[in-house]
Amino acid sequence: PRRTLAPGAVHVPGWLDLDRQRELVVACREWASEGPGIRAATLPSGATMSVRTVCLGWHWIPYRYSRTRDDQDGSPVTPFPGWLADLGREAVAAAYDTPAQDYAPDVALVNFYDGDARMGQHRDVEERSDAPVVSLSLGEGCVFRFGNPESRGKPYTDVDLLSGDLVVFGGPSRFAYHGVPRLLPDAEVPAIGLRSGRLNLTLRMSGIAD
Ligand code: MD5
Ligand code: FE
Repeated sequence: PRRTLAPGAVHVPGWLDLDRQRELVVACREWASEGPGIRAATLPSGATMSVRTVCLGWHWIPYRYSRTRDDQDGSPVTPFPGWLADLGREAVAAAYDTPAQDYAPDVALVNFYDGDARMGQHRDVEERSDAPVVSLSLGEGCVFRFGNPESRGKPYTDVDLLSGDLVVFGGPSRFAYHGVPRLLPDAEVPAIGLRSGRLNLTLRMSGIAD
């Protein structure tokens, strides 16, 4: 089943079967333990994010991309694997029901939420591309707040995202405000090897030449 949230924004509940969810959890665990490990980014205000993030392909620091982990030990970012680009193409094709050979994601942000972790309303504008963002959710459910391109406030729509769900944000929805106000700790979680918390992978095209 596919559900259009807004033009260009398509939610496919349960798109990842349990085997693929388990494989992604294993991969995320490996990425999170490489080099200096997963980290809570520090905002320019000095505040620390409650979400912890590990990056592939390009390292995201509020609010820019680098090939090196400039806010950690300066080491090179983990490469973006070819199989993950294949998964991204498959995801865009499934959401839009049309082939997506041109979709070539080169950056992934893997976000880990636990406890009271949340993400305030923001827009993803560091990429120099208007290609869609692919979002894959694993583990505990969350409330995802899908807003509008104009402001942090209303109108917005709250959508529950559960383990295995795919959302593709493209077209007029690519630069909409969005956030994760809270986890849904009481929703049922399948046995995919994640003890607690929520993982979200976003695949993006950086649009950076290099
Ligand atoms: C998450 N992550 O659930 C979300 C999923 C982030 C982030 O917000 O920046 O890491 S990505 C949702 C997204 C991406 C691009 C556009 C829109 C939503 N949108 O227009 O709503 O951890
Ligand atoms: Fe975002």
